[in-house]
Amino acid sequence: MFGGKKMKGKMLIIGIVVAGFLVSTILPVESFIQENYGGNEIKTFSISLSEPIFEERGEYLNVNIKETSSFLMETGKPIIPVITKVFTFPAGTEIMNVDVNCKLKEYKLQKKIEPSPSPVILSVDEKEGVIPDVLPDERVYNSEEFYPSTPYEYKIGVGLKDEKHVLYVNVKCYAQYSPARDKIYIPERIEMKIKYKPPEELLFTADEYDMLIITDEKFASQLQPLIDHKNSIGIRTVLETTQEIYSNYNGRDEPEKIKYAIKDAIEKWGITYVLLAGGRKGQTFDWYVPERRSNNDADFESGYASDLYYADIYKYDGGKIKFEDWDSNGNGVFAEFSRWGERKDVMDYYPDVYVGRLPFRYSWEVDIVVNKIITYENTADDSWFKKAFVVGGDTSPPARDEYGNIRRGIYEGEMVADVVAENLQKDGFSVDKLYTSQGTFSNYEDIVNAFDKGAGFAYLSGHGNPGVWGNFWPDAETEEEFSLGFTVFDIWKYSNGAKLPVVVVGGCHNAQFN
Ligand SMILES: [Ca+2]
Ligand SMILES: [Ca+2]
Ligand SMILES: [Ca+2]
Repeated sequence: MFGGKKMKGKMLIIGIVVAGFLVSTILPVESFIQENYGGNEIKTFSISLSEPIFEERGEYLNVNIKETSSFLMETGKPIIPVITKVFTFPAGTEIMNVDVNCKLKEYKLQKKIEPSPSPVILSVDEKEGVIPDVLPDERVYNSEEFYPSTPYEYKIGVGLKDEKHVLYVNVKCYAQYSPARDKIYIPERIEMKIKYKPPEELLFTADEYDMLIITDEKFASQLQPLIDHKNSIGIRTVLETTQEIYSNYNGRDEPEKIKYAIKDAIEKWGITYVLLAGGRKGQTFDWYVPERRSNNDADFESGYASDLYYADIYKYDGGKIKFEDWDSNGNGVFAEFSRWGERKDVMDYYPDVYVGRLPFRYSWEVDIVVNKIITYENTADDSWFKKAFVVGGDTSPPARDEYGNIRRGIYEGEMVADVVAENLQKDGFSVDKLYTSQGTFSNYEDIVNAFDKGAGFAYLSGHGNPGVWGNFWPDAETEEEFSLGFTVFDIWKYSNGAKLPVVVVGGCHNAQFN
């Protein structure tokens, strides 16, 4: 970035970023201009793109651009490169206009652009006839119409960035393909111009508390030591009970009342963190702090708990920030997606607060958890925190081979764990790998030992349900060739004291607190 010179009543800030100093005939140049004309401002972003690369793939062509961040991939339809740019603006900004100008260059093609494959698991053999052939979608491939039909799309959302409330403007630009004419139009240069009105007054200025704890009155006094501790380390914390919330807030059901209480706490106190302290009541279907359940019209798993509901408080609608109720079609059914898409709630999804949950079912759990958190936050040190371990195996082995398709020698869980290990190492963690293929993960004792040694992070990639977790031996032929990492019956065997790791588990339903 450079520059910043003042003109009469008009400020001009220009920044230029040059990426890719080597190769290529055209340097991709990004430039960024911000202009202020009285009340309205204009942000202009432009980028010159590299020449596209066409690569032959059998009877098809693949098209790529160096600056592509992703591809538009709908099974059976052409694979199209996408250029994405994300802008942020202070909350309260009104977006007047988003104008995207794509200078397109026409390319005449000798072959068709390759169709998107359907998703497959890694170890399915790629030999012919094994992966179901993806048939090109004739409606698209026989048509002269552009695919996709528009050169760009944008979405405006409301969320947090570096603990500040912002508007996100996400712009996606596409190459456009006319299959029947064998022509593709690829952007050479894209100019995005966003005209906006900065907020007249700053929103979200309250600054009395940082964290809101929402719990049942039954747990409130037991949580007081946690509140005192958080206050002592500079996280100003306040508690509200669900009983208070239900009597003070309107809403169509209890989760919606809680959501309005969170909105209110953001606006009147400036909170950034929410702790939901409560789950089901014992082994019943009642709740201390309820879930919001999605409504997906599918035979299998037609709904699931999503605490993102309690984090996504705002959306952008008609130039204003509004309450995001997760019921955009207003029919009282929340987070809805019917099978053929005829009923669908469009949601913002950007979190506006950080939400966590301690899903207490019994009051005897509360003191233990509170003491552990306080001890952890007061005593954790790098002697054990900077250690981590990852656990994996052959997630998709021949034992799970319904159609005789699975290739040997590919241990998916370990491949994923390797990636996680690499990232942790980059951040200075020493990482132990417990893999079934290396004999370092053969039963629950390997996992117990790893936890007991102490680790800041643990990542497990495999198969699970709310009661167990594990993964297969390399190229396992039967369900019995499986290392059981833990079951709920082993939990008493763990004695890692106050060395509490952040645990990420890959496996169905392991975090199913409901
Ligand atoms: Ca709905
Ligand atoms: Ca949001
Ligand atoms: Ca495999």
